[in-house]
Amino acid sequence: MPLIDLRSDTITLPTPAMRKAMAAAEVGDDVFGEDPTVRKLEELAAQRMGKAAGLLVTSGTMGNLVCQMAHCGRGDEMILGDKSHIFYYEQGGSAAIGGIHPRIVPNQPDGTLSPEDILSAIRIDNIHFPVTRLIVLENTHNLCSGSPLSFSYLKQVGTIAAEKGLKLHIDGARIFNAAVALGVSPAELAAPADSIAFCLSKGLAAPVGSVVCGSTDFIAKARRMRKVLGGGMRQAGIIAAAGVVALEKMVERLVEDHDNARRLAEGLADLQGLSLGGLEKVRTNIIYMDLTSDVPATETAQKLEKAGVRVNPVGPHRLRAVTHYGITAEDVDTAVAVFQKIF
Ligand code: TLP
Repeated sequence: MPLIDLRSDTITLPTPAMRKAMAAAEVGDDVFGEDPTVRKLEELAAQRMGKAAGLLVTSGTMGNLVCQMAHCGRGDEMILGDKSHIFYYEQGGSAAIGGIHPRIVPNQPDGTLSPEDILSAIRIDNIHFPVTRLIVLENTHNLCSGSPLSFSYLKQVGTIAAEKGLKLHIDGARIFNAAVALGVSPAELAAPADSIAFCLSKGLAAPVGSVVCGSTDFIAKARRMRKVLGGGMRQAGIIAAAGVVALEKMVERLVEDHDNARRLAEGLADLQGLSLGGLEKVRTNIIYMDLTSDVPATETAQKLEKAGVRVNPVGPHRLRAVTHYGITAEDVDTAVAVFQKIF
């Protein structure tokens, strides 16, 4: 039996249409601005996000860093959640590479930062303090159960940012999952933000790449930051061609991943020794499971893998499962049967 791999939606493989488009892509040197397929992807991405311009980058991590560096100078401060991907999973690149000081406020279980916490974290003008420049939100919120952040919440934070003269960046690695789950356009969710970075290589199944979107001036700055980070790519149209297919063909089907996540959560909900903390948490394609015994998550993950299901141990007693393009409803039923054997 082939392994049912639920570790992440990053493991999705390019579709046959992507491979065909990649093979046929018209390319040029993108550092000279001469790759027509990269331009096409950047224009399409900007249009989907309702922004003036886009920039292809190698990864979500690079997209976030390029945006932080374009918004902030060295020593400036940004406000972000204690469970944000940027703070948790990006090697502290904001500080290590960008010289940006992170001001952490608690993420609420639904992935939001409370407006009160944001307001009280904004620095006043004082010679002792760094200067606050940026607020960062994440949509969907990976570590907070893949929660989608609503337009009304984003607008509220956007208003705070505008009133206080700050910029708002959205780590929208899974913004299309949020849009599909909320039944709104990604442009609506991106509207309150000055910049957004989204991934082509997660649920949208492209092999490589993320796109940063914002105003024309902002993208010009971001392009310089990408270059200094070594992210200027030459005949990148080969990659961009798959990205175009991702945007045109792979968005609507994300609802299947959400349905499958729900199906998986329902199948696991009553198992002894495992707690999902409530089915209502599962709104997109990410499920977290807490082990209620002292058995380490790594050991449980190994047992599950031997029985045919791969999940991600993300804490001493915590597992994560993510549904994606490579997972069918049948796979979910098989995975549930495997869990039932182990638990
Ligand atoms: N997330 C990966 C791991 O890094 C944890 C995953 O498997 O979920 N923002 C968010 C919200 C992300 O979840 C990720 C990747 C990124 C940014 C970074 O994207 P990449 O991996 O392309 O650098």
